[in-house]
Amino acid sequence: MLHPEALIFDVDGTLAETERDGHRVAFNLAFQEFDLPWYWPVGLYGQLLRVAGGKERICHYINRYQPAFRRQQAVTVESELIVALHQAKNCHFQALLAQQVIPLRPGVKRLLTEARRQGIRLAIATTSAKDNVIPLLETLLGAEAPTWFECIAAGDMVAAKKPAPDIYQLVLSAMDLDPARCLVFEDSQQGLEAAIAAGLPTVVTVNDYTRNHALEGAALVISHLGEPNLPFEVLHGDPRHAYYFSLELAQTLLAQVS
Ligand code: XBP
Ligand code: MG
Repeated sequence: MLHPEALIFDVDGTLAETERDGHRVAFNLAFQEFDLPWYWPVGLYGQLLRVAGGKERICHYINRYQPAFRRQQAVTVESELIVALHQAKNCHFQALLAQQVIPLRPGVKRLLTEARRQGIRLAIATTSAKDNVIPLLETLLGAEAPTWFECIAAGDMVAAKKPAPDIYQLVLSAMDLDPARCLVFEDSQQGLEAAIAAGLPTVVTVNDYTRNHALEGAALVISHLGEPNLPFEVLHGDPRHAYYFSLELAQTLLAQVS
């Protein structure tokens, strides 16, 4: 069986638990900073997450939940207010990262280390801004970690965000990859749809926000990548006898889907 040609990782919710205690908190701090009487509780944020991209999410929130504000001021992702709010949110997010309140998900460091040892190429495909991704990698995986990834495709590098396949297509063409020989790691429905639309076999590691997503078409749906002493829970698919995600399981899954 052949090793995968590359492993491609989503960031938010996949590499790290960034959303509930990271981006959500940072959005709320930015609203406060701008004297806006808006607050995103944990439950509402789960619904807002259906819209990928921070600027897109704020616009969606105004259009859907703040009709009075919208009547005064029409907004797009290019509006001065939205760009400024998003920048402020990212500063708060980076401060939260530095405070170490955002943990890496189980098995991530182990799998990245194993892949690097075997010479498997690595990439990132995320909706999040690159300004958030680099400090996240440095804080959670070490100062050298951004160099582990041959391609970091992020945020506004493409016009259409997930569930559009564009960010994955960018990685495939930048690295000249055969999609059928790669494996993607995602945590959400939008991410899964984006990867599938780019022809990429995908493993989903769910979290509290995405556990109930439909996730049809995933090669495997599990609770997290697991560790030898922390088995994953299987929600969909057949990991054979594996109870944590290894390169051997990656090979098995690719052989199953090809
Ligand atoms: C991540 C997102 C992002 C983050 C915030 O989606 O939806 O919007 O919540 O990122 P995915 P920015 O994990 O599917 O890439 O504010 O930097 O856009
Ligand atoms: Mg995600």
